[in-house]
Amino acid sequence: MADKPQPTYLKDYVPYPFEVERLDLEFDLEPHHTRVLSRARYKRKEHVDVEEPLRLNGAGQTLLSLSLDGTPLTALDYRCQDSGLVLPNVPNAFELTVVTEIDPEANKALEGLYLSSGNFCTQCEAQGFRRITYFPDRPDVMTRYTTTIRADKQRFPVLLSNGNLVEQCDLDDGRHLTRWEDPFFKPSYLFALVAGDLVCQEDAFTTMSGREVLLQIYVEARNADKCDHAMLSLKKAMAWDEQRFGFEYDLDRFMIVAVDDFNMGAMENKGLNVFNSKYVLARPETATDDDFLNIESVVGHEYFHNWTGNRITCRDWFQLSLKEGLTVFRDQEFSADMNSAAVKRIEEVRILQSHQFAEDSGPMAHPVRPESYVEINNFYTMTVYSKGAELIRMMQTLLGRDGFMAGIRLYVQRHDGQAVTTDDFVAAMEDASGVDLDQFRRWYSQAGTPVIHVEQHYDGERQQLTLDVTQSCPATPGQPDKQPFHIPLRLALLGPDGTPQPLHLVNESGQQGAEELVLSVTAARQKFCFEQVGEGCVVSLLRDFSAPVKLTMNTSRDELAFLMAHDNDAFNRWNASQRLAGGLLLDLVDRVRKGQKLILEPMFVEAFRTSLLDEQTDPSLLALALALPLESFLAEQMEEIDPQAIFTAREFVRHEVAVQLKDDFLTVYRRCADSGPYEVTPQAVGQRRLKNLCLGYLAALAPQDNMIWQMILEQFSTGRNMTDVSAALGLLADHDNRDSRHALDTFYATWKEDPLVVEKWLGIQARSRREDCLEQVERLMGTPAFNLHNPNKVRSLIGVFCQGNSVRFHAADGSGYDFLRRQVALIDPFNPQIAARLVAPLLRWPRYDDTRSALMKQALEQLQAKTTLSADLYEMVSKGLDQNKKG
Ligand code: B3K
Ligand code: ZN
Repeated sequence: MADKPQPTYLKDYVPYPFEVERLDLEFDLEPHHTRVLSRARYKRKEHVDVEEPLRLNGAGQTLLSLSLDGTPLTALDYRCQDSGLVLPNVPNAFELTVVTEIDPEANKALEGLYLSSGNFCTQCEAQGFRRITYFPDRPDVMTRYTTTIRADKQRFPVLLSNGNLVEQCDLDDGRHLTRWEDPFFKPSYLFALVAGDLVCQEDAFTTMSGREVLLQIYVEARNADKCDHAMLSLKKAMAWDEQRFGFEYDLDRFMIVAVDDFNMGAMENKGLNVFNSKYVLARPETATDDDFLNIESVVGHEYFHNWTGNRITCRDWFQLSLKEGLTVFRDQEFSADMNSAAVKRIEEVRILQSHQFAEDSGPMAHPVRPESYVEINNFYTMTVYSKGAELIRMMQTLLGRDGFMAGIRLYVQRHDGQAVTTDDFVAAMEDASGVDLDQFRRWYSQAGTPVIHVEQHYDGERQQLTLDVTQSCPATPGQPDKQPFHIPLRLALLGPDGTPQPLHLVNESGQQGAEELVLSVTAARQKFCFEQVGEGCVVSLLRDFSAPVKLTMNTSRDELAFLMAHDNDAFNRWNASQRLAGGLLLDLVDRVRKGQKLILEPMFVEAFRTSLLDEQTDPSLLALALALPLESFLAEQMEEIDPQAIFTAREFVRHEVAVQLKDDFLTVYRRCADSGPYEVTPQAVGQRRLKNLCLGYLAALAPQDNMIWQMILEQFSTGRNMTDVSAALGLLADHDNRDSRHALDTFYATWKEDPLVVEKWLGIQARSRREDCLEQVERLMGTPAFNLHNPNKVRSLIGVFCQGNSVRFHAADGSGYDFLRRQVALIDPFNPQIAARLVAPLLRWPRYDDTRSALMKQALEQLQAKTTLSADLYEMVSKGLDQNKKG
């Protein structure tokens, strides 16, 4: 490539030299020629040199005119560069009017102003506003916006923007106008505009101080009957945020708009959230339980941003986790309170362990507060979001709920209306609680997953148990050596019957005799000694996953089985089941690789049976415990990943368990059948999860076992909700026979007009175990069901195949890699964000055997050799190639 995209560094941050007192925007909307007028009042900040020019960001638009305090400027008065405008001689205070023209119809990057299903919408985070007009497009420039929108009334009857509607009227020539005023200061990334032919579901919410807020969800007319759940979720979120955090909504209306073409999940624009329709639309016949739960959580997440993100925003994009980590933590707590806290916690950790840990050990590893980026959109990562949320959770653990809430109150009191840093957040936590978080801050600056190793020594005579704890953290790009972290380690000691024992920590004054303790692990090596510990106690460590670390400890299989059955910490019960199954599976993987015979240990089958037949425990928890560890989780633990061996070992266990426990699975399957109306209660969802888990195991016996095959077909054709129907279809689609083909065809014929359901249908086929899966995926790409310009379709078919079907994607002949390379090359020219996300699996090349890694690397090299590569893809590919293979 000619000009390599250059990184931006945190250390180079300088405040913007001007204040923007207000910004008035006017839009004349036309799909191909939209005219944007922006009028901004700039004021040089005190102590800023009078020579300092005004720099505005801007890209992808035609500049029509520029005037300063009403006087038109000529080309001699400014420089227009690729990345924006520079005005060298500006007064200390002035009004700048910029008129530009943009082409939303041609915008396939889905950043800035674009069209989705013929409707206008915007996506400005992180740097999309500069594609709309010339402006200081950075989060620390906050101002008040008014937005005037003019468009054809028939084609675009609904015209929306942030804030409150202050004017609405008809114009000549069939056009109409709305004007919106947002009374709150905001950065440009929170700007939004929507214009289109949409219907609206309305409701109202009365806030804790008695203000009535109008709630509106805008969708295309065909989706009018799919908004109830999102609306209910919104009202729950508003009430919860008042109760739990004391945060009240601040505008007269709150709007959500659902669009089909969207690069990510949703966007928290002030007062006007724009959503991927996947996280709004749901009816039991079209959406699964997980869809319903995701809608609740994403609607909550975006709403919660109003305080954590919008009122208090980020100083620069390195601080992204300030709003994202905190808001993910808030949405996790919301979902935990609305549903089952234990189930939610396990699901979070499962994702973190398999995906964030992988990120931390790959070439894109970065601290929660990164130090540099080439393209900020590549840093909306699991690390910034999920690990960032873990950091907030650890602070709550260290400070206690009350201390943490005092910290939140102080943070808001100090910083409302400001753009701040993660350090400001930690300082508020410290100042409000008196707890020193100096060492804790390393979690923000050091990348990588810390490893805690614990050795236990029991002295029966003295009744003393010593835990010898060491911590370390592997090197990550740019960070060869790490300092010790401050790690909260929650623990309990369980007596032989499972009851937690009172804890007596030597040399500790407070908390003696408690049943659970949080130890502060701060040194590279540290010993903790407990007294009055009876014979046969088992230690339960890292309860509720109190820190995002890998814990290694020599726990015997018997101890794991004990914890699995008795630990009163639900997370640790699940974790024990995963460690037990994970250990067995990794042994089997090893045997597969050595060509040895595979045998399943009877104790595993027995432990499995005991859980399966447990009628007391929450069925969702059982389903989680009985699910085999994810392929990605097993892969993460292997020195050299062997996708085929992982697949073979998992399939062996699945089949063997099905053979040995067939009758038990049938019993539980039938017990969980539910004939009542569809509900998304924890109990009903849990029953369906357990039922479909049983069917999933039983399917290992089909189609040879015709009785089971018929059961699956029966569930497919008589299932009364998408959860059951799609679970059955997924099992049928693993085979290539007349029944399966018929089922897939019927499903498509029924739902072909519903894009979200079609995406499920594509995803099911992309995940299929069929050996010719890639051929099917390529065939589907040529049908009307697919569209390369629609990110949901790309994720459902290409994304699922490459990231969710490891054994087929990693076919030894490299066909999967070649396929991905071709798709990435096709998508990058028009949608770099999606291309950069898609390419991620290839970056893992050093972890595979020589043949695979050479082929993966070659695919990256071929991409690198292209002359035009977006900054997004360039960053991923070059970081991917900047690695060496061990050994
Ligand atoms: N803040 C947005 C994500 C924006 C992504 C930009 N590439 C959604 C969210 O986290 O709430
Ligand atoms: Zn967010």
